[in-house]
Amino acid sequence: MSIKLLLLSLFTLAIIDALATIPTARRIISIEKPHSIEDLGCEISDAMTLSYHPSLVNLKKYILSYIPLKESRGSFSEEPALILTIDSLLGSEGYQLKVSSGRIEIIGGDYGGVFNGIQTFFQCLPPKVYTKNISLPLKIDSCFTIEDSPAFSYRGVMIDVARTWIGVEEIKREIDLLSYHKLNKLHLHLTDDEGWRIEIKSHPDLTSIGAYRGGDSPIAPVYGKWDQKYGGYYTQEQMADIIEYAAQRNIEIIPEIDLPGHSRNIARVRPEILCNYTSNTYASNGYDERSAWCVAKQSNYDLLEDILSEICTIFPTKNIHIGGDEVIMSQWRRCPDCMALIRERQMTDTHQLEDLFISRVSNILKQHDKNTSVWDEAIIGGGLSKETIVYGWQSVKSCLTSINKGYSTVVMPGAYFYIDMKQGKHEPGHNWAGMFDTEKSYSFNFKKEGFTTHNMNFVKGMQMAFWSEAYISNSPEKYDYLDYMSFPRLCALSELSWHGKSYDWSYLNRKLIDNHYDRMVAMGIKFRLSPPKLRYNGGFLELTVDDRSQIYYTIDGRTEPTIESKKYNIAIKTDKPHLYQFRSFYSGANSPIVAHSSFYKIVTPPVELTTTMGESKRTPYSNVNGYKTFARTTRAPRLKDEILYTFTTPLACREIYLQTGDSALPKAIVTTGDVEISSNGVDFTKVGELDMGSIRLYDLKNVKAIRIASTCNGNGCAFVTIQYPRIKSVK
Ligand code: TNX
Repeated sequence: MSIKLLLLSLFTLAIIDALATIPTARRIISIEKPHSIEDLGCEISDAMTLSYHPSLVNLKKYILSYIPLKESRGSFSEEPALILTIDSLLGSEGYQLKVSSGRIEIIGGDYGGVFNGIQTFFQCLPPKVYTKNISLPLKIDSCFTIEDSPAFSYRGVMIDVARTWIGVEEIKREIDLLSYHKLNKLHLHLTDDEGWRIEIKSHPDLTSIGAYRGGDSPIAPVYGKWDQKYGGYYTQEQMADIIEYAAQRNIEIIPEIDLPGHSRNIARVRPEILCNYTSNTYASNGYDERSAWCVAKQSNYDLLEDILSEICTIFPTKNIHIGGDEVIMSQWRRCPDCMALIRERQMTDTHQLEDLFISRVSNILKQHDKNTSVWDEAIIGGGLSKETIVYGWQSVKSCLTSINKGYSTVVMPGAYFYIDMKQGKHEPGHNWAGMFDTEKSYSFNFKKEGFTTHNMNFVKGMQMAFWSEAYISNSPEKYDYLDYMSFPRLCALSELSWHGKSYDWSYLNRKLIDNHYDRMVAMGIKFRLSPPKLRYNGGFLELTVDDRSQIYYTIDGRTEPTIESKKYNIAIKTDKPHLYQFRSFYSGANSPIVAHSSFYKIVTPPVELTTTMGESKRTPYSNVNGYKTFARTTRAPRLKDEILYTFTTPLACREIYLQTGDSALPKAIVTTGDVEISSNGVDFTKVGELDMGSIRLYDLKNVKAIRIASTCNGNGCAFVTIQYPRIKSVK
């Protein structure tokens, strides 16, 4: 390979979507031979004009908002020029990017193709282009032509705006970020048990009541934010604006109204949608299992006709998602009307009731010329039309089942694609579907997972999902948590869904670090860096990174490192590795905390848990006493209820972490409470207050008992969950 060709292939490494062309260079279809060294490459100067096909006027505006070019006076033959055109032979979303000296052409198979070409063009420029503050002249160092097109027509991200309200400006920012990565679908999970986020003009109470919870709202929150009324919704005008903004960026918005389960919120506003039996659960308390629409009530379909006809008008997409996941079917079994329907239609189980419900809703959508999408458990009953699009989330197997039944399937198994999952053991997020970082997401391999060539015909595309129950506990007003959970995992999705397959992780990782980190910084993303590698050897703590990040650390065993902390330069000699915490930083991005295993080591001194809220038989106090798992009470906390931990031997420790609620979520917590300690088990002194159900206490000595005294009335749930105490020894 000549030096020039070598340089060129290194250069193309900077193009995230051309990545897979290495090592085959398949899509670089021609390389201009430079006549002289001077015209190697292309200068983008003040003199360059922008010409465009009239159908691309929005993309002209788009480019001009990033690069201060002059608009052409109408001729395509001017030079130097940047030219946007269409050639349908390139196919949907396909493009050619031709860079020659004095001329850059972006030719798309359609609007989306030109948009994708523009993104590759941006990737040829300094990262600063994403700040919308770049000045001319700019230089692209080689002349080349790239031709490329996506493997899948569906490359999506789902964002749950129901659990955590995410407003118009934040969503537009997400749209920008997804579009830079050539992702083309944003699936908005608009309703769930915790919120209704889209205005329905014929039923304004769905949002005037259902979009808010906590405070004086009749809807109690399940997750965090108890004291203040919290929430929001998109008006139809705002949604039209979002849809337009997204469409300009080649992103289609797919709305989801989650039915017939996950409907506790609308059931608070319209209790008549529920099944016909008297609730013996906790209707006044926010959380109960009454969350599904009754299948037998005609009035339900009338209400849904009202709602969905507006949804169909607001959203231009053909693809309306109506949920279908996690229906608590015991409700239908308790409902005389649903049971009568089962008998009348000679059904064998409640899944067929779900089929009936979904088919009726599908018919409503069909009348509005729309197609139905559902989550994968909705196909269990076996009666859904084959036109239904299935979103396979439960597992790879459930995706394959859907495909084998002949459904066009969006592949998004939680174990690779649920970005609300933790990325490392001591990081935030859920873990029910697994724990994975960008490398694991990127390792998803259709062939290895058993998808045959025939199966691949039914793969509509791929999607990642951000469920937001845990977000609420992480300052939803800030983007950082969403950024941290999303990037660079979404980069892996971008690569996978564009190319339809993955290459070596070390290859993508290098590309990310060498080229894409700086782009993400310029995009304003506070992404997750890979954790520094830590070794403790011969009394030295030694850290290494390979991504230009800087490491900072603390030595008190409790304070999280920031860029104000001590900077790590050289291996640290210490016999107390358990007190050190490290974290790397790179222009606003940061790694998880890294510490020696001894930092996480906990001790398990004999403890006895009691509460005034009753002991659940299935999850008894002994789970906590044995440091095995969590315990549950039989009811929610009231004022002055107590949780008491009594230690057999008075406790001395460096740190104790007491947590009520789920391990990943502030759900089923003691909402507010005083925390008191006692050296004799009789006299207590207040040492702090719960924050989102939890507290960390430091440097305790001679503690016989710790008491949590509730200062709240209710927690939006039917019980309190109590995790076992995490205690770190004195040393
Ligand atoms: C399962 S995925 C759910 C969501 C939760 C998510 C949390 C799906 C269709 N249902 O309701 O938010 O797990 O990870």
